[in-house]
Amino acid sequence: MEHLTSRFYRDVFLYLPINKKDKFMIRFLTAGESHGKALVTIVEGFPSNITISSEDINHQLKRRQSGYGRSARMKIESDSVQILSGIRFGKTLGSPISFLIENKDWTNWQEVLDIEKSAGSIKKITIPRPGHADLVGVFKYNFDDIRNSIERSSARETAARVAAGSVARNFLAHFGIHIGSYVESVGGIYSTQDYFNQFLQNKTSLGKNGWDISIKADKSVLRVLDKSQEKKIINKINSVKKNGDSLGGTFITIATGVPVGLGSFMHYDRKLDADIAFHLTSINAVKGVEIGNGFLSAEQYGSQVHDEFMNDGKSFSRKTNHSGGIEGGISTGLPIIIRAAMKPISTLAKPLNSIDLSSMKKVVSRYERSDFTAVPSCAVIAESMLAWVLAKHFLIKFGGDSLEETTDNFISYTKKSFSRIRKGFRK
Ligand code: EPS
Repeated sequence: MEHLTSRFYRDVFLYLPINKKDKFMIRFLTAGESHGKALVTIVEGFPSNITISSEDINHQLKRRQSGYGRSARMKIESDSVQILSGIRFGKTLGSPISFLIENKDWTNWQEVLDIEKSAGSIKKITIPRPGHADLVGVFKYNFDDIRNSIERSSARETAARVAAGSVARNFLAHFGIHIGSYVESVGGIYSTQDYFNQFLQNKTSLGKNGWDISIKADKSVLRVLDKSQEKKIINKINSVKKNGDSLGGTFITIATGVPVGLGSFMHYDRKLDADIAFHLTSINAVKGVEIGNGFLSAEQYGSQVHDEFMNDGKSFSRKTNHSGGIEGGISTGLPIIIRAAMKPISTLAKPLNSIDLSSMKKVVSRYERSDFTAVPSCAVIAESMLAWVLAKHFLIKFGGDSLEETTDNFISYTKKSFSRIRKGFRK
């Protein structure tokens, strides 16, 4: 009896903690204030032997910084990564990878953000901006200076995420998975060409590789695919600058080459679509995420929405991709298509009404240097977040401590499992 009990404990304690799904979970942490000395990222859990260079990361950082309508801050910063650990001779070691990105603007903020001295004559910020994290931060963290809310809630932090996403991108590229994005609209100005619908119909002329879409989008200062749309948006941003207002917009993020089988319907927190929605809404100012034809599908008949199956003898696919590449929380093998909405920037040069927390009197809100719109940057950050989620689910499925081991597992799955299914149940 005693023997059986101890065997039970051995089984439970030995096998549960090394559950495959937890062992291969990647994670990252970021640290840093918007105007502090630097941003720091720690990335953990990737296998060894993934090729990565500071040039790869800097390219993504530069893409995140660009876009018409950004603040004067972008003229101060030119983000560049310092790799501190986890990479040797251009390849991951399997150990924690750490990155540092300096804030050049810090030299102008050293006194305001001093780490050890007391506030002294530094003026506290007492007027919260509607829509920003200013007021909720004061309530939640018991701050008496809104500066403390502003610093960490700033979207500056997303530079650190893009660095983490670069590792995920390089890892995925090894398996032919490529991620891209474009801006669909800014301030309600859309292209007359419905590129999004072309993706849903599985009939896009924009290329089979997600990254090609980004290459096209990166040629535009707004990351749009249509020149006439770009002109209209620039005019609108210019008028917004004059009027002291701001704009939001929508953007599309796409991943191609994703194999069937990432994610799971076995439990709510293993669903790929749920995880994507979480990661995208975690981006500052993102207020909505649609997978595939999302909200439109609620208005249509089932016969219009669901993607019919096709088998041409070689491959098993779907006629359309309204589902955005995910059914039952699992990737279908078609491109993952995500549309997301970013609200307008909260800081307005012509401010809304607010309350001064030092007097509790009604005042107009305060203005602090900010962007007029940042939708192009947001789309680049979304690419990083999508890369991250896909790398996570890829490793949950295929595991591996080295890239070679992950590759063996992946090949075995695609060759053996797929050919079994392709033959049909009876053969
Ligand atoms: C941001 C306000 C602006 C943006 C910033 C995000 O910064 P500042 O207050 O220094 O002008 O430029 O974004 C970045 C610095 C960046 O690198 O993206 C905010 O309030 O969220």
